[in-house]
Amino acid sequence: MGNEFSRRDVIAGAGAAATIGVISSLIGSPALAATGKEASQVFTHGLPPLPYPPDALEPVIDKETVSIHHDKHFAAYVTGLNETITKLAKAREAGNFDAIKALSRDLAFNGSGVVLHWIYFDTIGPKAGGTPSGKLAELINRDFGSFEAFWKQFAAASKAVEASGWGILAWEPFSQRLVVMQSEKHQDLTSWGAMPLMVCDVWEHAYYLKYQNRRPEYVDNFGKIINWKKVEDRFNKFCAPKL
Ligand code: MN3
Repeated sequence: MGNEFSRRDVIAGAGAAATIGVISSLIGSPALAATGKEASQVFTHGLPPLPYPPDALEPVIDKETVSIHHDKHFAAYVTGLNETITKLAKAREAGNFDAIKALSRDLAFNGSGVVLHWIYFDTIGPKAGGTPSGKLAELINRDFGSFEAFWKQFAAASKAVEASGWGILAWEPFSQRLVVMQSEKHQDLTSWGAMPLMVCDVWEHAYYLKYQNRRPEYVDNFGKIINWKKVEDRFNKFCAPKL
């Protein structure tokens, strides 16, 4: 990632009391480094500064668009994520999850917004363009056939996103492959950038024969058969090397 964006910038942007979490993991910095407090601490995030002047992308993207996009839209996601994280901490403290649907949705909407906008603004820049090189070029050739074929797929996917959304080139850790994806609504309860470690299938096919409409009972019992050693192994394999 760009040199302009350092952990110090994140902390500075967030204010003295702020710590780092989602963004820090993207830039490979330890999430607890800023304060060294307990893991139960509420993490908040700062708005990553624009890594270039707002008019640096002219004529492709105009100064006003960049300014509003970064200073208003991106900033709103950061604020929203911090508010949601704080509300979730309060809910855990109170043991009251009455608002969990709305909070989970807000977490996905704002968390994805923060991650995707950070990557967006950090990906483009002045004096850029051309084609990738090195390992990335090698992997694009391996997984898409050629850079041209990749770009055609990426551009087609991005153009075909219905209404609001994103075209995304992503790394799939499980398969060790590059993939192109569309995100039509990033708030669809997925936090882009998050790696699944443990999942509970709540489609009816996973429990209906035994539990019928009693999903809560199934979920409670599911909790008794989780192999946490496997979860830990997955965490160590895909996530821990970056900590
Ligand atoms: Mn945007």
